[in-house]
Amino acid sequence: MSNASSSQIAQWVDQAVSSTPIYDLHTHLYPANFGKLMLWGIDELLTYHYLIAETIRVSEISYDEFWAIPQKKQAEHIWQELFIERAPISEACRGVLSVLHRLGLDVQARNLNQFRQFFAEQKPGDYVDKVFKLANVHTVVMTNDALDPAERDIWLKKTDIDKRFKAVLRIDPVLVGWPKVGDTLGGFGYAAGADLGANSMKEIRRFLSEWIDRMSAIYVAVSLTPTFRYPDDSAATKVLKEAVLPICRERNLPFAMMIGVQRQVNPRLRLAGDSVGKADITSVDRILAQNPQNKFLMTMLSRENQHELAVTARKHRNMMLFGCWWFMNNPSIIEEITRMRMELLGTSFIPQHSDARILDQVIYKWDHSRQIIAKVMKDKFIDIANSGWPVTLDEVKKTAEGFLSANFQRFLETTLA
Ligand code: FIX
Ligand code: ZN
Repeated sequence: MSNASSSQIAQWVDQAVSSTPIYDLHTHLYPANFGKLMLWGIDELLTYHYLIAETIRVSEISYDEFWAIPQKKQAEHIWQELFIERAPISEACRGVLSVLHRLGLDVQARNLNQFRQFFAEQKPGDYVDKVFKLANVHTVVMTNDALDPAERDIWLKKTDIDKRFKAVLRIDPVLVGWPKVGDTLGGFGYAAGADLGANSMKEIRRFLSEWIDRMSAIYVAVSLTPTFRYPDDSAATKVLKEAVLPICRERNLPFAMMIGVQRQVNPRLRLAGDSVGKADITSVDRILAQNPQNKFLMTMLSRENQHELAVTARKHRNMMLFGCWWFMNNPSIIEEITRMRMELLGTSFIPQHSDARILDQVIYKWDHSRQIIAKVMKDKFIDIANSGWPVTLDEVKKTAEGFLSANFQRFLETTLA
């Protein structure tokens, strides 16, 4: 029997990648019954912090003027500046167009009010169904903050959670917010002082355990600056060693580390004011090597960290590399990184997550990334076919399922020997 042709393989890959439902392991989305926390629709899409950054740099408007106007007016200003006055060629602009196009709206009309009319007719609950179907996503993983009063109240009310939304306990301040976070935890009934003595550590572990249970969190997560060092004599190292890693190990939960964000380099841009920096890979090596029983999900923000991070993944089976995070989530970089990762790690990584903040965004974030993942997979399968390997449809399907859903699911379930 002759081997499959390149065009046959290409067709198999396109079919498999486009039809595989996605498990989106990192988003900032909320279900419909979380009220105002669920962001969706054209005005939210246009006031996405990526587009605010792109608008402020080309617009005459002052920061104060921009933040003083209502969101609807902000959206109109962004639409005018980035879509009407200029060609909307940035990835974030293209994303808005891809969403409108996939929803079947008349993008050619360039008519913001026409788009608004469509969204005004949608009901949040039904709209979640429509978007998940269009994006072919089966589950999204939230980013949940137990210290955020609005979200906290919802969890304390034992609100039913849509099964398609999984929770994650995000703990940035508990690692890097000392001493102030001690007061916050105290205010919520956890006597954890900045001394970080034995009693405080016990209280921090109680906070983590209670909220992991309350949310049925599937992993614990943190984002860290490029200056993150492990181990050192900081509160972060102490809380990691004595609270976070032991609790995660006990419960066989992965600890997700998202490293390389410089928070608020320009506070006047608010959420859009964060930036990137190259981080220290040796700290990543050490935390993985010194905690072999802990599972780690890892992603780094700087393009300059990507090769060493992929090599580090080859050295530590307790690390699952994931996603093209934030400033990396651009087609040229996604392709470069995904190709390198397939060459260094084969099928044992998770190429992407959406990081969607607005529900509709899962449509474009995954449409755009599926195309690139498929492109790289085609090249890699055709390469091995050219080396005489009998590529099969099952092999292609299994690889697509691994990249888009099963690798994450398996990593959640696995226990480290
Ligand atoms: O830390 C994070 O989870 C980041 O993804 C966010 O802080 C960031 O604002 C974002 O939306 C990136 O896409
Ligand atoms: Zn995020």
